[in-house]
Amino acid sequence: AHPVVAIVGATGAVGIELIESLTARDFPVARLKLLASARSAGLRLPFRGREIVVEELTEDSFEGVDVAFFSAGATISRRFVPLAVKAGAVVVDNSSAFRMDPGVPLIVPEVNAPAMAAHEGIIANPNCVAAILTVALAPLAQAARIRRLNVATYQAASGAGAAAMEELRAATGAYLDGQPFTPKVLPHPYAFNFFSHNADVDPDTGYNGEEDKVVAETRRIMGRPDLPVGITCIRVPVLRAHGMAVNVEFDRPISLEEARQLIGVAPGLRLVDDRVGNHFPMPVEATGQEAVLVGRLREDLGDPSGRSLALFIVGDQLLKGAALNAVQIAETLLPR
Ligand code: A2P
Ligand code: 11C
Repeated sequence: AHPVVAIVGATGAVGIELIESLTARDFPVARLKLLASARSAGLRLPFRGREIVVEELTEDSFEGVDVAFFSAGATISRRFVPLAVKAGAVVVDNSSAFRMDPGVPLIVPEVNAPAMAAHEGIIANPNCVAAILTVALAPLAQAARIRRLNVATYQAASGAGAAAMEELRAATGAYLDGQPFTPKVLPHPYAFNFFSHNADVDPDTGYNGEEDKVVAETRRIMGRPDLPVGITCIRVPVLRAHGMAVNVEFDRPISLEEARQLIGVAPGLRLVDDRVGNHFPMPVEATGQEAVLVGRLREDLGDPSGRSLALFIVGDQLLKGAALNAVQIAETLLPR
């Protein structure tokens, strides 16, 4: 029989994409339960030609549920994920609540699917930067050992939720109309601007919470707990695709031809590396795409040893960065 599926946070930016991804991936669903806050109870959302009424999330929401996707933030996950597991569901959790819990696998299926076998009812879906970065690096990391990484991100509004996407639209409209606009969701003016990621900054290290998560999760997904990772996370005025400029040092030189070949055949990636046409990964082309775009492959001239590459990666934050990866995790749970 097909599984009964629940989505917690169904009305959010990721929740809506989860509903879409279930259909896009032809995920078998006997019944779909859509859960959100009391504010959304009664709202109707389309799924496979029907409308499903959103229900308020309560402690009894998980009776009879086989697979539960959570995307309503870490506080909701901490409280309700254990209840879902107790009711017999397997949970794919998109929050940061359990990602570093040793008993909870943190999975990007193309990178570390075998680690899923050890799950005890919860599988964590990574931070969007960590997911997009590790899927793009996977074919290179299989060919040569990575010694060190440097990453600068260009992160879209969607990572801060549906309200931040709306704020980007509204702030841009106000700017073009010459009207004042006071940001409410993000801490700084968003129209024609960019700023350091809005996560809290550690006053001692200067790194923000997003940067800390990307480093810890990248290490965990790649199975490299000591990998040196330098990172700077920036919020840019893009709706829903994250970019990252990456410099990566290997233990041996990898030629550009070899890198292009590896990326060109790797699952989940599309090589976009047209030097003649000056055509490289862009948010407008990554948006709505399952594949993560990888290109701008160059020798990293900052490393005279010749063992480093520079590249640019763009992936849909709501798809590979969230909903798609979660559905791919759930696919590996299905009986073959
Ligand atoms: P709601 O729309 O009812 O507030 P986003 O990441 O786009 O901000 O979405 C957050 C998601 O988490 C939404 O679906 C939101 O539902 C849901 N959510 C927020 N708070 C709660 C809550 N207390 N109980 C259940 N769902 C919640
Ligand atoms: C952002 N990556 O773009 C964040 C959002 O770890 O799930 C998701 C935070 C997380 O702001």
